[in-house]
Amino acid sequence: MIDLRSDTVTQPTEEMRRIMAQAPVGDDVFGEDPSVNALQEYVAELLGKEAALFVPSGVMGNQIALALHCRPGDEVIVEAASHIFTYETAAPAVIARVQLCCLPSAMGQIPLEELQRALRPREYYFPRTALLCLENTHNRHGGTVLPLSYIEQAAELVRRYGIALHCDGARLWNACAATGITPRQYAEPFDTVMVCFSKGLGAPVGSALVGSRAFIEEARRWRKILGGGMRQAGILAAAALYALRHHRERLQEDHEHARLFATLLADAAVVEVDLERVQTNIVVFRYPQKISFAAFAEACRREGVLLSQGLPGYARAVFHLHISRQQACEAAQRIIRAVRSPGVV
Ligand code: TLP
Repeated sequence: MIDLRSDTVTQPTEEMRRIMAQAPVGDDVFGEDPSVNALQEYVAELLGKEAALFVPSGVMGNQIALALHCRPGDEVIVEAASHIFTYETAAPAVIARVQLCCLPSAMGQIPLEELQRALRPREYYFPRTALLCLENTHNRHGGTVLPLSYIEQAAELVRRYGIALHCDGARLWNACAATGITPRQYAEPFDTVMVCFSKGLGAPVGSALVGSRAFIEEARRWRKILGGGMRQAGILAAAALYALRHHRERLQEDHEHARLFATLLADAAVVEVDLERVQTNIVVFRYPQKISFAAFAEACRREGVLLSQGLPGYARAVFHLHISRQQACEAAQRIIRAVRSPGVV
């Protein structure tokens, strides 16, 4: 089976497991886990921020950021297909108790005029616009990269209104691998950035939230409130640190495999693939619309490929460290066969 549902499906490598088994650990709720502390220092340095906090998941990292940047009843601007709006189980309504203002875009870049229009005048009867969240790379738009110049312009705009800026950088590493822009350069315009180790980097669990020292101290309180105090978490942090040091360089391979797969699908002309969107390790494509996604995914599963759902009408294939070049080609051939199978055509 070629599993392209997500880059979250990876298994820790042998070497990663060895490092995990040997990791020095302590009670991280007391701040005494040397492996967690080493990871946090490394990530803060890499992203050019004062401090970092290891959190169990990307969702928790994003939600802590929302809770700290906003007061209940504030408004947060997000892109309409963002992970925060789509896949975080309405957590902003439950945890930070904020309202989301969702602005559509073609590839994750909210047009700046739309952004400007959405900023609320400071009247007591409007919600207060407190935060802008940008997602880089943008998952549902197909792993598309935000240009640094766009981020800088958006930051310049919202700063004028005293609005904070948070980056959902679950796949920021992919944006860096695709552009050569460093994590520090990408993080610079933001107050806070969330990054994941459990996606393309291949660590089993974990994300980090980075920002100012004062912000991260408060974030530690929120992590505890949410039940994210993880005691001997060094065993996981060691895997994350290993992944950061050894698996970042190879992300380029996943991008090449995604492009190869997308080109094969596009050439066969059986599904619609927009090659302009294939910028990193994700390929979204339009499957034959007379069947449901479930029926299409089942036809692909019968051929030995697992896919996930993207935007309505779109399937998603994600490339990761267990997928070879040969499997990327094979997956495209199998999907082409699935599309041509009875009941699908
Ligand atoms: N994304 C997952 C699913 O939740 C859709 C995936 O398979 O791609 N931000 C972004 C942009 C993400 O893509 C994800 C996970 C998260 C946040 C949340 O990370 P976790 O799963 O660690 O909470």
